[in-house]
Amino acid sequence: MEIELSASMMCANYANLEKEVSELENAGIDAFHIDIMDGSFVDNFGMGYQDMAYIKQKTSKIVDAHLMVRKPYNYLDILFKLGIDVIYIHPEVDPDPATTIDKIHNAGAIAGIAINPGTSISSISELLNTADRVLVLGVNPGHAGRQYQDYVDNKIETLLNLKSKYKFEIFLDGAVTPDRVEKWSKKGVKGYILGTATLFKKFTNYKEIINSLKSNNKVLV
Ligand code: S6P
Ligand code: MG
Repeated sequence: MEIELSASMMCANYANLEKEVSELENAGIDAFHIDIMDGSFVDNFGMGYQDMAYIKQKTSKIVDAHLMVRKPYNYLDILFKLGIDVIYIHPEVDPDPATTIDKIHNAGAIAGIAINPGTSISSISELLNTADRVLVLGVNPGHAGRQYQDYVDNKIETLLNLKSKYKFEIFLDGAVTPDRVEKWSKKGVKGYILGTATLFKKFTNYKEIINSLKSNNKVLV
């Protein structure tokens, strides 16, 4: 299975965002991941409209937005205007996530549901009928460099058993190490959001890291 690697741009070197985008593209990254936060659902502020607009304009690769915000439907129009390709919402903080997913589909974008470590599969099971992707958070959301929650492994296994029936792909976000890419890609997890645990560990050698993850997923760091 061809895996999809997305760079978590919150972890990139902001001193030279243009260089970061072009180096990552040249290195073979598949997508750019933008974390949007509201300082309420999570205790942080991520990236903003200008960052998204800038990255979207600099790349022809997929740009995905991870909305760690309450009432995510309030933010959709601005994302549609920018042509964001994939939009992840947290159903925990959306009173009607199915309608939000419909709205994303009607705008021609890919709809994903993001689930925190503490969110159970049973609480989102109906949404699996309609979402294209499930973004499994391996860490509690809001910050880079957080500790992986081992109990999330069970949830990934459960989702792997459901993905053919409901036709969705699984993506992992948070503490995605080379070991985890190797382990889960063998089992059928499609996508990986790479932050400080892999891609931005040393701010260098993007090509080497991406090649290694894509070829045989050898442990690098
Ligand atoms: C976390 C956020 C992520 C982080 C990513 C950073 O709330 O959704 O996308 O940017 O987790 O990766 P790492 O490897 O530092 O955990
Ligand atoms: Mg994220």
